[in-house]
Amino acid sequence: MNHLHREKLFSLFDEDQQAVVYMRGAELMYRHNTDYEFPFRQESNFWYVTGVNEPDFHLLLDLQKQEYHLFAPKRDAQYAVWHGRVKSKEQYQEEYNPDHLHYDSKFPQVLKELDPEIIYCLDEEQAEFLEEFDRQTPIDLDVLPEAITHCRVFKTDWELDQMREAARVNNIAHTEVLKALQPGIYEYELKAIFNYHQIKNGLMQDAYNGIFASGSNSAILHYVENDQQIKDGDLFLIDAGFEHKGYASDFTRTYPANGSFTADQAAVYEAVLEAQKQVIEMIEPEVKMELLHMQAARTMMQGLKDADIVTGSVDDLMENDIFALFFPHGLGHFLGLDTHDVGGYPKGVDKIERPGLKYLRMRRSLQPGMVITIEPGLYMVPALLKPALEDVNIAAFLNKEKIESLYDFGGVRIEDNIIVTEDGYENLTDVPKERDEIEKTMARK
Ligand SMILES: [Mn+2]
Repeated sequence: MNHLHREKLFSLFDEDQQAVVYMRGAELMYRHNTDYEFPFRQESNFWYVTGVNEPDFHLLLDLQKQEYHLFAPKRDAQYAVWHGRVKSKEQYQEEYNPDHLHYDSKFPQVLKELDPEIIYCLDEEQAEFLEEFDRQTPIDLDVLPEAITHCRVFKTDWELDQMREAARVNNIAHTEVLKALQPGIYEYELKAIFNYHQIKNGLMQDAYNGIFASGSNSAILHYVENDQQIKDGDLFLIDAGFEHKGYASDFTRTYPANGSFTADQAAVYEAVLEAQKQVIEMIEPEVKMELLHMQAARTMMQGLKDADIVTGSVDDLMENDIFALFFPHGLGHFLGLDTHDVGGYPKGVDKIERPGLKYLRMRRSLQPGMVITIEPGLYMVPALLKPALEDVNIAAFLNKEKIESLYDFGGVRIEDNIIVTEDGYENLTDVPKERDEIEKTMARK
């Protein structure tokens, strides 16, 4: 299927120019100065263009002839001893189907024969490698990253199918964790159950470090220790996903550990859920992500007001950035070969320097074929709230007593994965999120 990606990339370049693209795949990585190998994960752009999932490959794309030269490493007998079968040139050819397959010792010669006027490269490091062989030809580092990013933002039908499969398995794994959740269990036991169901379904690689957070840990945005015992009355937040053929899944759910929400938990949860469902309904082509972000923030402020955690009009709460105290991250991001996928800020679009908006990872209007996450959240972070309560201007909007009683509350985040379609959206996430549905699923054991 990667030939479709190459065709898409070729179509963005001028055929009249005698130019080439150079790209280099990932190498094996080791733990510090040992021979402990990290699991191999191909660099996402190289994977996108080639589908080669092994280390030490390079490529040249002849943009004039639209031909694909793949350079394979020549492995020796020692490699076979440690890593298994050494593939022949014919096997590489059959598996990856380039127009021309070479061993990498031929690289300088092929580059010379192509004799480009300009070489498009992804980054400084790859350019430096190239300069070992060719010091004359100008190297451009702007055009290729932009072109590949453009390709990756708009998913093909095949890519969407891979993402549907990643999500299908993630739905199973998340639901199994929900069924297993109970007071007394350790966060890592739930991680084990989650990983078991992913791997059992053939997904081997997590898309990011999973978060399995109970109690106040659930307010830590990148909590990874996952080593605490879950207590009766805690909230439990799971943010985890694996990748299928390199394509990520990224869901978050928040549950009451003992199977029923307290009044405060229910109030905060409903504020987040209402915001999430509302902005998902708004998804269609041309809608801007920052608009959805602000709408979600407004709805959550209304919810916190109803819960007597903040006071004042929603307009004032928004204008004074009070929402950023409780919602300190972006509403969502692109999803694809990387969990925080490329393309959120195309050239000329800058971050908005405003508390509560500057962490938004994408700012552009939605278009069919994009895949995004929608993940509003509300958190009680004493490190933010204590100084806020000391500031008279901010404290005027805060119910001090209530907030101080919630320092161990943690946080609530609800995250679904969404494909933007011609007439709206397709939601890939199917894990209980309505309160009664959660309570029912947990009661069934
Ligand atoms: Mn996410």
